[in-house]
Amino acid sequence: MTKLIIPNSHPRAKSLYIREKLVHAFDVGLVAKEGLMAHGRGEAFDYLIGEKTSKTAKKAVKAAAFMLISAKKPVISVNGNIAGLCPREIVELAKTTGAKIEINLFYESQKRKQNILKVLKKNGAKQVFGIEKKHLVKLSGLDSARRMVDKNGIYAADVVLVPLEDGDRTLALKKAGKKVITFDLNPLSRTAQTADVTIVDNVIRGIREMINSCKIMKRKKPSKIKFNNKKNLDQSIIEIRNHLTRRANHA
Ligand code: PTJ
Repeated sequence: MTKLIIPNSHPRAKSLYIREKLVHAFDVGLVAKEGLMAHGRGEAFDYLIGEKTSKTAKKAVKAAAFMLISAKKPVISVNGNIAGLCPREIVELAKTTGAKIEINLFYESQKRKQNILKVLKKNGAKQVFGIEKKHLVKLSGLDSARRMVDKNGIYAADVVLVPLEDGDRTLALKKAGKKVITFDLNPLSRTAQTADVTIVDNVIRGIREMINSCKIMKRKKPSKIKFNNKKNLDQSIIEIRNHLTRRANHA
């Protein structure tokens, strides 16, 4: 259906297919209405970064992969947008790193949680946290629905991957002593600025890069990786500026 509407020859076909993927995920009850808008914001930043994985994003991916495979209790937090965009990759990343998967929604909905659970299982997830009400405990310093986390999942984790996040939880997780990794196309967002490792890239591209990086590091793990998130974020803002300058010079 979508293929017929969006011809392959369309100059922005790739971006439009991703948009359709999200719209479909909304139609089948995975994504919140607000998730569609969040995606639009992401698209705008993707345009500004040139819709490719930058050098700084690759550097952050390596730091994140190292952190994930070195973690004792890593957890990948899944929201509606992630479940809609890359459920297969989430499960593959979890299997590669030994991370647990936990569903954690901002716009809380039991129905959506069940739909996300189904899609994760369909893609090979064996166990998914964040579902059983009796296992949910409160993460302090947070008022949104995201405060309820699984005592055996995020609550006990040492490293949490929170793709496409809102800023408050990143801060609360950090205050709880956890290391936080995020994918965020907006290098200026509070999440991007607060996390330990921020990958400024479209999660659809970056997550493949991350799976590959984890696989390589599992075979031969470096003794350490030098990474400074603040410097890397500053560099990604410079990359956007450089990209815009090149575009302006060609205009
Ligand atoms: O499913 P729920 O209820 O948990 O809700 C999920 C959303 C995403 C709606 C919720 O977490 C939210 O409102 O997020 P924000 O505060 O809008 O932040 C989302 C961030 O992700 C923004 O900074 C966007 O630029 C960024 N973003 C959007 N799409 C992508 C992205 N970053 C990476 N890859 C994308 N595809």
